[in-house]
Amino acid sequence: MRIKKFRGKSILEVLNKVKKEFGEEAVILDSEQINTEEGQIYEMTAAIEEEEVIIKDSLPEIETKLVDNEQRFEDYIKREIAEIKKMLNNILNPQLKNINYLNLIEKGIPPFIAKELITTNSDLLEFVSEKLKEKGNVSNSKYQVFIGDSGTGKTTNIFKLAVWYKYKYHAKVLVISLDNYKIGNNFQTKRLAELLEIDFKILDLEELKEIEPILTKYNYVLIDTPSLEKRLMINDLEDLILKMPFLRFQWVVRATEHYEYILKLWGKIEKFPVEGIFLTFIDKISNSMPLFWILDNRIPPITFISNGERLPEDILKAEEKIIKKLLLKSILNI
Ligand SMILES: Nc1nc2c(ncn2[C@@H]2O[C@H](COP(=O)(O)OP(=O)(O)OP(=O)(O)O)[C@@H](O)[C@H]2O)c(=O)[nH]1
Ligand SMILES: [Mg+2]
Repeated sequence: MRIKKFRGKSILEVLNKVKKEFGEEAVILDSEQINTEEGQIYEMTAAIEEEEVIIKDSLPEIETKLVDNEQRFEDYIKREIAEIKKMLNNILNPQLKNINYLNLIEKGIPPFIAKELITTNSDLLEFVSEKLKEKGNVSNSKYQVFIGDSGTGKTTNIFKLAVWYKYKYHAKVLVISLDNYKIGNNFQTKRLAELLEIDFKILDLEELKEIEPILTKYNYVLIDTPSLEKRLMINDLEDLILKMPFLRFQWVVRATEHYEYILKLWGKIEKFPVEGIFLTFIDKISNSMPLFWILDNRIPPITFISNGERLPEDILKAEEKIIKKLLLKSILNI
């Protein structure tokens, strides 16, 4: 048992002091009025069982624990809320991404590129640079066979390239046409070769294999072919590459073509050593966004670009900055 005296100006004040320290179980042993210098005061002698006091003594400890627990609980709730926020964001984000994805598609970017662009989370310029770096550059091989649909610009651009090699690198260039279907047209091509002072031969597939020894004296041998899948069949190409495995292909593609068609055609020729794409008719595109298919990993890199009909000047080497300018011209208004 613990006994203590409590004093106060009124009985109520003293009782409150007793209650506060000893609680409801306190027993009042004595109560009296005392005259002091400050005036009359009340004094009570109260008692409490010792264990009660122990409980009372440990109260501040319990209170601290409670406060600690409250703090921990608050922290826990905060963490939970942050987690829920994060989860909500994750749920909402695909929707935001979908909105961006739809925007990109609306602008004309092919869906498979738009998807990649969204998942990489990079901006357009960054994405284009990265993709072009991944693709890298190709050094142009000595033997290049130009293949592609009819009217894509194979003949015209072979001559542009021949002039490019001849005047830029002082190279010895031979142009061979395997297109002996167009009699009148071949006369014109021959005339063109004379005007441009480019060595030129018209051969068929068998003759091409026979003249192999004379090809050694040239730095570049550019081989023109008739339209793919009309006059030049896939099995003709298989035959050709089997007999002359050192040949490399340049695939001539019109920039105005739809990516679905391009990918379909690519599926047929991907087994061949296609070194690059010669992209033509870029002067005919107003929106460059659909052209983003050229960044697809499956497709070989662009080697040259034809930006008009003028021969030999409308040709550009597909350097990174030129491709970037071409792809982003709709956005940057250049
Ligand atoms: N506007 C424009 N016209 C081009 C371009 N490249 C080629 N041409 C024109 O397209 C037409 C067809 O070009 P060709 O070089 O004969 O095409 P090809 O692929 O050899 O055609 P085929 O031999 O019939 O399969 C010609 O009138 C060229 O001047 C280009 O980049 N822009
Ligand atoms: Mg042609």
